[in-house]
Amino acid sequence: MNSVRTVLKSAAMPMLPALVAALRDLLGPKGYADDPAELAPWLTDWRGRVTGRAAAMLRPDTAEQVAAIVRLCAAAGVPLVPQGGNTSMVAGAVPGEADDALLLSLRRLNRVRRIDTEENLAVVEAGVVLADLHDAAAAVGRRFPLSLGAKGSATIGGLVSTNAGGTQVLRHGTMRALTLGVEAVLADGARFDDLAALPKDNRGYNVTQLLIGAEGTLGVVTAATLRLSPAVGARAVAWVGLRAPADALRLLRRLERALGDAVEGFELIPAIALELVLRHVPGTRAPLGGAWPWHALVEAVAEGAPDPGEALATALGEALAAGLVGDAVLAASERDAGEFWRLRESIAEGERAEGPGAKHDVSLPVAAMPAFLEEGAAAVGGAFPDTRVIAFGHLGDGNIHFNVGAPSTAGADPARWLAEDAPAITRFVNDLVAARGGSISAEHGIGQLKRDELLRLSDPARLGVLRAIKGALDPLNIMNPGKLVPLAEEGTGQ
Ligand code: 2HG
Ligand code: ZN
Repeated sequence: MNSVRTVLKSAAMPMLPALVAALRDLLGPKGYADDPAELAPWLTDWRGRVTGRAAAMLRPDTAEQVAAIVRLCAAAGVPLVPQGGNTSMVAGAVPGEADDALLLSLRRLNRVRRIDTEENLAVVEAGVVLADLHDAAAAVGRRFPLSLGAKGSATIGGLVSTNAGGTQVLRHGTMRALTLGVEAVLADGARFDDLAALPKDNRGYNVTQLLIGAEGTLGVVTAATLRLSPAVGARAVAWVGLRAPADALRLLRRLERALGDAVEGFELIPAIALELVLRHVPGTRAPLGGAWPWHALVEAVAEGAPDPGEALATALGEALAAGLVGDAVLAASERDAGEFWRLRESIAEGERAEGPGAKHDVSLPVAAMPAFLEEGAAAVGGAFPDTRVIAFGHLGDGNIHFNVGAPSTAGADPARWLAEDAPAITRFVNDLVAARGGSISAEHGIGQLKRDELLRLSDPARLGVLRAIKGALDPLNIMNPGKLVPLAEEGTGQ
């Protein structure tokens, strides 16, 4: 790992004038910006936790330009930080505070190159915004079935690079299942092209899968071939009031028995999360009259006939009669359905508006999650009085955002709370998860914010593999340095 260390030092040098001149020449005025005011919004992460430094922002509009940029930067030993919509939850797409990197915006690579309705696939560039892909697929009677709150700004390159999940994983899987092949520029500037998406291909390691979820640390994804589904014929959406997380999981299993794989969304929402949304997000209202400690948002989808509404209503009616469910309402229109989903998708926004919090994106075997929700919240409440556990999300995937909101006393100095108190809470929560064999990053990745914890809790075998792959594919450490892979000199955490 000597080469990695050496280049880390040289990367802190001011950017070479010759490199700047070559990049300006390559990209033209639209593709190169170094005005600090223009860069500023892209240097702070969505949560406002990290403000990094970059000498310039590069905005190529072709994959060839990306390859030329990487070659120039590799020759000069200058690191690149790829960025799409800058919606990372772990500061994965902004430079570090001490970096002298170049920001590589992929947002101008925003073409839908091809949609094939016979093969049900779309070839799209990295900068295509998720909602735009949804529209492009809908226009030809198809659907890209991955969705999340940030769909209006998150880009395909970021979704691939973080193996994004979202709210439809239950049926359609994460980006790993939906990405059939990628095109990428590797750390030496070589272009890797796997867009043909061959159904069978055993030429060794699966390079596409290696690049998915690599957080830009092994190369820059410039395009992807994605799997499409038939358009939705009809959907039924329900908001359910529940007494306990264990009831929520029983309800999910019951609905799956009644409706099969039509059930594609099942999100768990505690009263506190709904409260934050109602308080901070304009135009929202509670779907149910009564107060329930827990809620589930359920979506059942039929691609052709029959409409799943009747089956969902019957199954919920039976669950009510059995005492499993406290109350439930079916969306009476697409507009209602949209409002239910807006409540769920605005939770992160509501939390952000409420104040600082320690975020934990954890997963466990699904069956273990209800008990963890109760026991974990009690343990956190005991150890850190006055904090508020806001645990919500993708129960059917065993993935919950087990966030802990700061006590109101932190309001006077949120930065101090985040720097001094939040890390102790994070270690406490992650220890509970690790003791149960779970993951401390189910869908948001590691980025900058979870590296310490990855290092502390990963077993040496996993860390060794991560480091070996990084060292082999990016020996100069110029691909999104400071993210995901802890370097050898940081120890093993054991
Ligand atoms: C979600 O499921 C996102 O809404 C964000 O993954 C989770 O705010 C969070 O912790
Ligand atoms: Zn989530």
